[in-house]
Amino acid sequence: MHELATRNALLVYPRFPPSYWGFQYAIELLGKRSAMPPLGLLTVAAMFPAHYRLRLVDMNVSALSDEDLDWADLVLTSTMIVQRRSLQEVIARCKSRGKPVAVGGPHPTSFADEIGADFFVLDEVEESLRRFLADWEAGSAQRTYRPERKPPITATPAPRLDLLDLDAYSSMALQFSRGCPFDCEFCDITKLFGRVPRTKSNDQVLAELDALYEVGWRGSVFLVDDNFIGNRREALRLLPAIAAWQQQRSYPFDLFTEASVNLAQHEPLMDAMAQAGFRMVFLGIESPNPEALKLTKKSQNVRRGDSDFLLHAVRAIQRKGIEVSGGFILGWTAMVPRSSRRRSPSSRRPASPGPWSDCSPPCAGPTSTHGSKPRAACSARAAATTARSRSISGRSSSPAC
Ligand code: B12
Ligand code: SF4
Repeated sequence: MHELATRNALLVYPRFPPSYWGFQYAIELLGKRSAMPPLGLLTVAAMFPAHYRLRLVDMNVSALSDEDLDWADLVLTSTMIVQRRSLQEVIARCKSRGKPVAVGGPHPTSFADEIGADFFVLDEVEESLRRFLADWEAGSAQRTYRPERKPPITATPAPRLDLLDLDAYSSMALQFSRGCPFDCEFCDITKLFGRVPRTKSNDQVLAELDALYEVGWRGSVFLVDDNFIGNRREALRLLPAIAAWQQQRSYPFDLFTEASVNLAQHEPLMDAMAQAGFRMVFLGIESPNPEALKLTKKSQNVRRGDSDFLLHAVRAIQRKGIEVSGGFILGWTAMVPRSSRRRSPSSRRPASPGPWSDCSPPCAGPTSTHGSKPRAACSARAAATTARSRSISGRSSSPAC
């Protein structure tokens, strides 16, 4: 059998512009260079055949050098929309040195037309990456690769932690599920990952925790699920296993994640999360204005007969010892007919220890004007690693769960 020629693949994670969610300034205080590693690229790295040598450059941690580019036979990038300017610069540099670039991740998947790369390996690539690489090696790669289905993630390999400079990050990341059963109007998640949450097995998750533990990581681990309780039964299947794992090692990891507000209605789930070591959950609160919530299909945040539902939900989760971080969207009041505008009783309550407000100045949040949706961006996600609010507070924008 003939041996395949060794190839050098350079994985590049473009820069985030300074913003609240980039944590650039808070991160410096912690002596770190970035909040979280590029889990998408690390996961893709684990899918390469053995004859590839891989190098990762997270431009939020270190500069992309000409030497890196000269080393590469193929450059692969992963981006969210907010990284698009840095991506353009990377592509221009690759072109000037004659290096082919393949792009993947949520931004190219949503807006491929805007990107001048050579190859587009879109959506989830568990079942398509190898096909692209084989075609590229044979000199017959097409411009675009899209899988025929959303792959089960039970076959997703564990991320290649060995490519990382662990000390540069304030938190590690691990994914249990993809997809969310809700369909909030402003959110990309269902378009990208579908409405039927797909989950990893307990063994997969425990193996990823083991790997983090083995490389010496301690502290924050973000379960980067779109909605950790998207499939409650599956979450309940996993949580006792994590609790046992954590207990055996005296709780080395502070876990945090994102979930929809209906978490507060499921006592066993909250208890199981607390026992597993979840210290914080990000909720997509968005607005205390029920009209705006209904208008944007966020009806899981509204309960008939309980005008303080969101406040009660936050309190219920806090009572379990889980910190709540909240995402709010600015500008929604403008979407609600003037006659229906009001502030919810909870947002008027002055002495409430967890103050939050109807963030309603005309849209100013980190929204994108792409497409027709008032896209307000990710689940504010992870803020808490660095921002660690004791109680929820009406920060900038960001929808999510
Ligand atoms: C973790 C996370 C973050 C972390 C980022 C940490 C980091 N360094 O990457 C934090 C909290 C910082 C963050 C912030 C933001 N985020 Co965010 N975030 C996520 C989240 C929850 C998980 C990403 C992840 O790690 N997934 C796990 C990996 C394994 O999956 P994956 O990346 O999708 O990778 C798979 C495929 O996409 C593909 N793939 C990915 N990259 C590549 C590259 C190549 C070459 C190939 C072939 C394939 C490929 O292969 C993988 C396996 O199938 C996603 C939601 C999601 N489910 O993806 C949102 C998401 C990526 N975020 C989003 C947004 C909008 C933001 C913010 C702009 C929010 C805001 N309001 O500011 C900010 C941007 C940061 C900033 N301001 O500077 C959007 C992006 C939308 C888009 N179309 O681009 C998402 C999709 C959420 C959403 N609601 O729509 N986020
Ligand atoms: S905002 Fe949260 S709950 Fe709504 S669809 Fe997106 S991930 Fe699901």
